Amino acid sequence: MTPAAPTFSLDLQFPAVMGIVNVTPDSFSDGGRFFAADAALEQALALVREGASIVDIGGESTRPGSELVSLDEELRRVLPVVEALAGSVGVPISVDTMKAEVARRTLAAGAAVLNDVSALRYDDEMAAVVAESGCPVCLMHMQGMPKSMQDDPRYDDVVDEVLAFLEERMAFALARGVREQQIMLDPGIGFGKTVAHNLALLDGLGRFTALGRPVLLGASRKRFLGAILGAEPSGRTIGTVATTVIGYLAGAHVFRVHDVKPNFEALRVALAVREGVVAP
Ligand code: 9MG
Repeated sequence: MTPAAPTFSLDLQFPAVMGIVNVTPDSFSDGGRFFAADAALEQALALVREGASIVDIGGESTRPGSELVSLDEELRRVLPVVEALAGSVGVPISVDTMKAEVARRTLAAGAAVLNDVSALRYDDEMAAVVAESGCPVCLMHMQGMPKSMQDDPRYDDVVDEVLAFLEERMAFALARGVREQQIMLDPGIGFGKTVAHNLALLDGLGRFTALGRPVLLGASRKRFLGAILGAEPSGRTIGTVATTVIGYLAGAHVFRVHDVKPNFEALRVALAVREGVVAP
């Protein structure tokens, strides 16, 4: 039986699909097609129709090798999209940012969740923004920074080390006034990890649910799937669905994906088998 879902400050039904809306010109899997705010709005509405119960907007690419962008540029990309979506998309808007000022401004514009791939390490003010706003936050593991994280990732035991990191980050957040119910945790598939590290994390995902917080899995179209399948990002959808089902069976709660429909359908079937939930 699936363990009881941890209390979370966001009223989400688990498992939940988080649809990805990239607003970076170099977005690795959609070629930057959704850079304009109106196109991003269309994309977000389509993801929600397909089953997303949260959308994640990011204005700074975190793909391996990418450069950070300035605060002004990130705001220029993200803020109009959040403004366009708030009130019209019908699901909570998550903002993928490491910058406290982007967090502040997008929360004021109607965003509801922060997705910080640096787990509150990049910007000293981020923890205070999360604590003061009370918003849900995703704390993700990353070894290094996007520019060089894939150069030579090393671990003695990747699962033990990522678990210890997330425990330390959670303690840090709590010490800064963030409430436990705000926190979601993420092993950071593809962030400073070899193919073998990613596979070990997926295989050991059940251990992350023991931390008592919702677990977010982000494996969508990532390079390790390309290594297994010999496929470009657009050919990794079925591989992504496999990770979603594996993640669900291991107790993960939120699945951050590009292709919402197939992942949502796979989760519905898995839910029917595990929980007897059959809904058209
Ligand atoms: C922004 N981003 C890209 N991949 C991600 C992942 O795996 N998890 C989270 N939380 N964010 C991600």
